[in-house]
Amino acid sequence: MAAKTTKAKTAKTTKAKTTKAKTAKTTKAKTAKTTKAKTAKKTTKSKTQRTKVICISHKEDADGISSAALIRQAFGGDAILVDYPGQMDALRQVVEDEKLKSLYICDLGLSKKTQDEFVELIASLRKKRVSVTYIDHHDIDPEIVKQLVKLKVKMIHDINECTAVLVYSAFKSKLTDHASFIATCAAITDYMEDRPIGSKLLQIYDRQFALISATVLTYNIVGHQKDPDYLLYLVEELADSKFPHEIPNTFEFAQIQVEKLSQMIAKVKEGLKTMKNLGYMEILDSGASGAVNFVLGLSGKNVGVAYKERVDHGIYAVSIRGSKSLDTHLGKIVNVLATDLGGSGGGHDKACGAVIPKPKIMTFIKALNKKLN
Ligand SMILES: [Mn+2]
Repeated sequence: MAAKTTKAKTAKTTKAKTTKAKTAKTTKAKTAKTTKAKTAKKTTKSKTQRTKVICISHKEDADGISSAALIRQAFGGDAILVDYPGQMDALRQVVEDEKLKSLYICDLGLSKKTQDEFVELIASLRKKRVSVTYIDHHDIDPEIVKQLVKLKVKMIHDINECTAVLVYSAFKSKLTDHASFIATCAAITDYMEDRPIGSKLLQIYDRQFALISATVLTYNIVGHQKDPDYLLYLVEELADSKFPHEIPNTFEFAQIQVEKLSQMIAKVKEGLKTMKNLGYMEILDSGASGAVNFVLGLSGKNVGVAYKERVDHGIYAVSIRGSKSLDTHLGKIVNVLATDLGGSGGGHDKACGAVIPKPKIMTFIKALNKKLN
């Protein structure tokens, strides 16, 4: 709370100063009344206006939320939390923000459908001298990396660790000790606590303590997908070095989620369908990503697909998971298949997602089944 008050005060003081400066300048310009003076004034004005720090991060899991929290702790500013269908809309809006000074983009992978516009939008930000840092661990086209590096985007990309661990490693000096715990929770939920940095972080903490914290955090995130204010509150509390159990009612809420998930097991057993190489199911009353692991596990196949309609976008949000023994990179093949059908997709080798136009969903599943042969 103390930190917040100070921040608010500083913000107010800065605002007041800017207004004062503007008034002073206007008076001066009026007196001078020359075009030259006016031009000079305009230039100074636009320079002093850029003060905002924004972080666009993934809202659907603990990696995205934790990344946003660590960026907030290190650099301040506000988070904009998005899912994949909303990713580009958020970026387009941020590009219009004339007060934006630096932008952080976390845990949001690119696909063949989004990558070119992404580069274009970033280029327009760089033209306006907005600093851009892209931190991610999803599979990415090397050509896109080249283009972003050329634009002098600060690229922190490594497919071997989760995004929050990458944020932690890059900005350790600006973070509290507690930040390593937040990063550990993110690594656990992304199945990456066995990676070089992730495993070292987990060793700092008691394994069971880290597991229950990560799980409770995840259930609160998953259960609040339609409550953006709560997700932003989580980001603030984590940035304030809170443990998940210190945030009011998180364990009670997790218990409700556990109950829902146990009902999900019964529903998946009933509604699951299979093809030769995969199990699949349409999900009606929860997120697809919460059900997909049950679809994978209960189908006995190497790939599980769960999809949920997004009425507002006219698409299906699709979650795909692979078993340990699967030797195909799901993220790469889904990227191609989804793009061919007018959607988008991609991600990791054994966990990825896609956005598929509503009428094409069965075509997508059949094509994926064929590709897995
Ligand atoms: Mn992630």
